[in-house]
Amino acid sequence: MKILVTGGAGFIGSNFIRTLLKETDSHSVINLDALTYAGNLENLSDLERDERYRFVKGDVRDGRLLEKLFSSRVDAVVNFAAESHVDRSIDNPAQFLDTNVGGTMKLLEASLKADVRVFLQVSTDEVYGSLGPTGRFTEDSPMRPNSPYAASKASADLLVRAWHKTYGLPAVITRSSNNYGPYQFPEKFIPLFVTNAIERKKLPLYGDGLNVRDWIHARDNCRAILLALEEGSPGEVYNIGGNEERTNLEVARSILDILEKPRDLIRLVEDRPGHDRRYALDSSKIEELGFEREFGFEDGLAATVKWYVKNKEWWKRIKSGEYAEYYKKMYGARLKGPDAGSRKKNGRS
Ligand code: NAD
Ligand code: TDX
Repeated sequence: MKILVTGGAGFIGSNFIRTLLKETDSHSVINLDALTYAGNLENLSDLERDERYRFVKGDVRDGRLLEKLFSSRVDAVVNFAAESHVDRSIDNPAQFLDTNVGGTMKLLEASLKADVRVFLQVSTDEVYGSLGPTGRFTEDSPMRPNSPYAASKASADLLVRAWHKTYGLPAVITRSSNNYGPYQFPEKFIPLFVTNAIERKKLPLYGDGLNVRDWIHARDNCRAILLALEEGSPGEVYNIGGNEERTNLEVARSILDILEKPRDLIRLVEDRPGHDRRYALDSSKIEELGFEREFGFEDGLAATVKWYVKNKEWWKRIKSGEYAEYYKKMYGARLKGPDAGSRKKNGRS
C-alpha cells in the first residue's frame, strides 16, 4: 500500500515509519509533517535514502496541498499529526483545536474524495477521562475528556465516526495508552525525567506522584497500529494498552535506580490542573486480531533509558533550543523550593 503518514517526524510517527519500512516490504510512505517544535527530521535520518520513503513539509490543514498529494494514488492514511502535550493545551487550547480537530477534518474530506482504502486515526485513552482505583476502559466506555488536549482528540474521533457513518469512509480509530521509547520529545514525563536525571537536575513530580499511567512501548503501539490498519474493520475502535500500570512515583524511582542516581532528585510540585488520576485499557479487541506485546515495562524502560544515555546529542540539542524557554516558564518557579506554591499558579505567566 502507498500510505500517507501525517506527523511522521514526531515521536510515535517516526517509530511507525521505521516499523513499516524495516519490518515489511509491501508498503511505501509519504510523510507529511509541518515540523512544529515537536517534529524533527533527525528522528528519521536512517531512512532518508530508502526509496519507499518520501518527506513533504506541510500542514494537514492545507487543503490545496492535500489535493496535490492525493492527486496521485494514496491507498491509506495514518493520522498522527497533532499537538500532543497536555500541559501546552492548558496554556493554548485554540492551537489544539485548530490542529487536532481542523486538521483531522481536512484530512477526512481529502481522503473521502480520493476514495482511500482505509483511514486510520491515531487517538488516545485520554478521550475516556479518568478512572478510580479499579476498572478499565473498553471501546464502549463513554468519552469524558478532561483536558483541552483530550477534548480535541475526542472531537476528532467523533468526526471520524461521522465520516464513516454518513459518507461511508472506511475509517478505523486506535486509542493507545501512554507511549515511551526512543525519540520522545523531552517535555513528556519519561524522557524529561531521564534526561534531567542524567544531568542531575530535579525531577518535577506533579501533585502527590500517585497518578497512574499504563505504559506501552512505542514500537508495540506501532505494530498494533499496523495490524489495525491491515486487519481492522471499518467503523471500529481498537484500544491499545500496555497492561503495565505504574504510579508516576514508581516510574520516577525506577528511572533513578537504572541510572544509579539519588532518589532525592525527585521534587513534588504543584499539580497539573484537571490532572487525570488513572488510565487503564481493556485491549482484548486488538488482541483478538493477533496483537502481542514485545516489551515488558521493566526491560522496555531500561532499554529506553539506555537510548537516551547513548543519544545525548539528540536531546541536548532540543533542550538547549527554544524548549529551554518553555522549561524555565513551566518549572522555574515550581522547582525553587517550598515557597514555590505561593508564586504564579503552575509557574505559568
Ligand atoms: P509528537 O508531538 O511527538 O508529534 C506530533 C507530530 O505532528 C510532529 O512531528 C509535528 O511536527 C506534527 N504536526 C503537528 N501539527 C501538524 C500539522 N498541522 N500538520 C502536519 N504535521 C503536524 O506526538 P506523538 O507523541 O508522537 O503523538 C502522535 C499521535 O499519537 C498524536 O495524535 C497523539 O495524540 C497520539 N497519542 C500519543 C500518545 C503518547 O503517549 N505520546 C498516546 C496516545 C496517542
Ligand atoms: O513534569 C512532569 N511531571 C509529572 O509528574 C510531566 C511532564 C508529567 N508528569 C505526570 C503527569 C502524568 O500523570 O506524568 C504523567 C505523564 O505525563 P505526560 O508525559 O505529560 O503524559 P499524559 O499527560 O499522561 O499524556 C500522554 O499520554 C496520552 C501523552 O502526552 C498524550 O499525547 C497521550 O495522548
